[in-house]
Amino acid sequence: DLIQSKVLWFTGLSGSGKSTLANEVKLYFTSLGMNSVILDGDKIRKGLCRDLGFSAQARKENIRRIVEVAKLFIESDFMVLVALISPYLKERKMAKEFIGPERFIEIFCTASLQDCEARDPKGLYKKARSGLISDFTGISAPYEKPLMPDLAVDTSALPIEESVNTILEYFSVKHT
Ligand code: GGZ
Repeated sequence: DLIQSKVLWFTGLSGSGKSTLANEVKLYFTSLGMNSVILDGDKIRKGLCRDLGFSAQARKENIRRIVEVAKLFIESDFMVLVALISPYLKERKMAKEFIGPERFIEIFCTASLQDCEARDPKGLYKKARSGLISDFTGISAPYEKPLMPDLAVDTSALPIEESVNTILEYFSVKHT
């Protein structure tokens, strides 16, 4: 059966597993024969948004552009996987309204600051602690947790497959 195109919006701290999850879920959409695209902040900031930094204003503009792109893909019936820290409630709300609340699935990657900082795969937390990076989310910039996410997953506490299953179950597709 056909599934209506949706935006899966992964929000959470740097290192909370957003990109990993988006990549895994994309594989399943592909296996179902569904077109999907990943809009990953880390990547988009090297191209479309390379002029933007990490002030509240710059993050707002980052989201605005990515939401516009997401809308174009949605209108072409793609599943859209957005992996963005998107730390502000107000901006995530704007994204949901712009896309249409019934097509927007907010997935909170709940890994704690402690867990993300302990993993620190890119050494960014270390740099942020030492002052080499300013406005770093969780250290020197805020992260406003979702109050009512559609889904919450913790890749630091559970195997990635569990989180993927939680997401796929939302679409009634069980990953074995
Ligand atoms: C947060 C930063 C910062 C600062 C660089 N604050 O985990 P990553 O490394 O690979 O991905 C993060 C990415 C965050 O970009 P987003 O577009 O997702 O952020 S937002 O939605 O808030 O606009 C992180 C890296 O950029 N990075 N400096 N100061 N993350």
